[in-house]
Amino acid sequence: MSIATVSPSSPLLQTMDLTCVNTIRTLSMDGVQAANSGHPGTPMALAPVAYCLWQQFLRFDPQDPVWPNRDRFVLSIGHASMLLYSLLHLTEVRAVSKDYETLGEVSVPLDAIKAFRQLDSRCPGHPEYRWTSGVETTTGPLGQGVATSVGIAIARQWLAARYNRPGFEDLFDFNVYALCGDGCMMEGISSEAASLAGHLRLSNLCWIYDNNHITIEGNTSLTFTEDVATRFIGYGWNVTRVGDANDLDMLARAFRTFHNTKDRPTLIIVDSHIGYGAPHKQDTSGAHGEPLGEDEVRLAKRNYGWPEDKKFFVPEGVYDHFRQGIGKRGKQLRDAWFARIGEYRKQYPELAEELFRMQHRQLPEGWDRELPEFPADPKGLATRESSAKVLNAAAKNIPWLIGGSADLAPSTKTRITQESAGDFSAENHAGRNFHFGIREHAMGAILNGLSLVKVRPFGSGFFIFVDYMRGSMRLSALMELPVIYVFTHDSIGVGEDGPTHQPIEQLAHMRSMPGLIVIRPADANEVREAWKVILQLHHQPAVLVLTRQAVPTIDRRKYAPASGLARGAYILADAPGGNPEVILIATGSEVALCLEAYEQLSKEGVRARLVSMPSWELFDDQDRNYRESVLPPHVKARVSVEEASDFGWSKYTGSEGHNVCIESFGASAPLKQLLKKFGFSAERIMAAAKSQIAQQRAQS
Ligand SMILES: Cc1ncc(C[n+]2csc(CCOP(=O)(O)OP(=O)(O)O)c2C)c(N)n1
Ligand SMILES: [Mg+2]
Repeated sequence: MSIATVSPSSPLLQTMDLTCVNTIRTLSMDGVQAANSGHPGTPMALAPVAYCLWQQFLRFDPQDPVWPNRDRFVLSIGHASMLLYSLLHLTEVRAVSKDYETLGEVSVPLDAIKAFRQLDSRCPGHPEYRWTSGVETTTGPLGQGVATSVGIAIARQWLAARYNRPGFEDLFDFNVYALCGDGCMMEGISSEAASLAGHLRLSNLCWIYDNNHITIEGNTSLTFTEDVATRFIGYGWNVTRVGDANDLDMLARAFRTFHNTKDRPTLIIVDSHIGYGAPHKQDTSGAHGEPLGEDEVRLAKRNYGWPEDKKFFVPEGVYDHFRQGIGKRGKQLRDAWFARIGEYRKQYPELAEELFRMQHRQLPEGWDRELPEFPADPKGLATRESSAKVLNAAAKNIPWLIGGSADLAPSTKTRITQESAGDFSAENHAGRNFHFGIREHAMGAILNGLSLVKVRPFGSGFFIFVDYMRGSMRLSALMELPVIYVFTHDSIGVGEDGPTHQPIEQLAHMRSMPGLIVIRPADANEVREAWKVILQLHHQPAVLVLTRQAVPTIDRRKYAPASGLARGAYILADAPGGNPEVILIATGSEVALCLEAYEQLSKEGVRARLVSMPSWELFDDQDRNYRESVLPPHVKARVSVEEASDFGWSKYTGSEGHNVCIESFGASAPLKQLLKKFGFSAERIMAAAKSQIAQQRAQS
């Protein structure tokens, strides 16, 4: 029977199911009211959906919320965070340390709910991974959660294909549930992700769509009249409906339909009433994003048959009811899994060791033993080419290094070529090469999902298209996930493709993002060192920015070793006695150009230093002594050279320095013509250096 159709006096209201549902509702309402900020309506509406899923189906042990084979629950409607916090609280999910150790205390105590949206509360405005145990991924930007859930589902398929063995078919068999709303459905990223999920026939993936017809501006009739069911059928999903979000039986049936669907993902469309039970706000956008108000809270509680004046009230028996449901089931499943992994370790010690390392974000022994050294070569090779060699050498020894491209692998050179690597597809879940299709934004979110399950993912594309995926990349950084982004075609060096394909402001853009490591290596050996640094990152995403065109492989017997890359910037070539009168600073393909200028300046008796600066972030992380040894404060004559916007460069060149840069969009022409047009020549750099020296002399 539907809860909605039950009158408040009905004995059914006394059932524990309903008491639990209403506890979720009222905690959510009270949390928002106390904060005087937040989104009460959707948690009130979806409490029965979440309750049914968690209490009856979710294979999740609140005592061990990082158990690797747990089902994942993604709250893609991050604004409804109180729904998740209420669940985490009522199921008594335990806190986990940064080293993945389960701590004794609960993740979300009642006091945290009372302090919803206050500084340092475990209940921030939107759910944050790494901050609140039990939150599987950070959500808030609509669409990201559902797209990430596709990555999580893919990761499970990949793990199952590689690690499940006869007798251990259930080592990895977890399901992924994502709760989404009209906003998630409208965002383009969900279409990209759903299309790929359907194509890959991810049968372990279930999206639950809260079809409440309400968004912030009002009814969805304003903006959203497509037939979602037909759309998802078109994507190759199984689509089922629940006509009433309060109907626990119908919900349970829908979840069972999902379990029984073995050949495609499932979408459950649930009709719900936002602000359910609030007499003046139900079914209005007024229930979406502001507190109900004290009076409305009281009236809603009256409708639920709840004590009107009690706040943050958890009736007797509620915690125990959850312990007997999700708690008991989850613990049994979790304990059984760990018993079996013990067996597995005996039979498959190498695979078990791989899993252990992967789950702890460690690398295999000897992972870097085959990374190539590149001999000096004036003609050299494109950094995308050297990257291909390094990536493949690393991939040989890191079996869970997997990834692909948004349809540009032949250009980005990110294919893992060893024959055993294969392609990930609906038929081959063991493949290590992924084809994301032309879906950059979803690719970013899927990489996040893969990384959340702790495989080591990389994704690639043209650097210009970071613009299409920045939303997901920002979440990699915010979640501190070591996702690897490989971007090629990094500058006007692209040539004929023209300004639509020539990054200008993208480097500045990426460098401005907290927690993201950006590396633009100068030559093949810097590429090797860059991969070395990146693969050892635990909590930072990295962006590797590579050329399409060949760059010389610098003679490291003559100039400083490429290992300097690890410190972000290093003196590649110096003035006699280490006493420069001018410093040239360059990244990527411009380093070779500066080397030419440096040699010429030296011949002319100008005391120049050349600093290769592949990574601002790595350099900024060095101690002051090192930084000042590379860029001595008293040497104010400085020239930076980068085929991009100069935005931010004055941090290193100072207010009096000179930046050889590009202040407009690029142009379509052969590279030689472009270099001339935009003034990237040794002569111009030399002239800038001399002018800097003259300027400093004039001032002293
Ligand atoms: C990418 C993105 N754009 C805009 C927002 C701001 N925003 C938060 S909730 C919301 C409306 C969402 O409507 P719906 O998904 O139907 O949620 P409901 O109101 O039904 O809970 C918007 C526009 C956001 N969080 N993310
Ligand atoms: Mg809605």
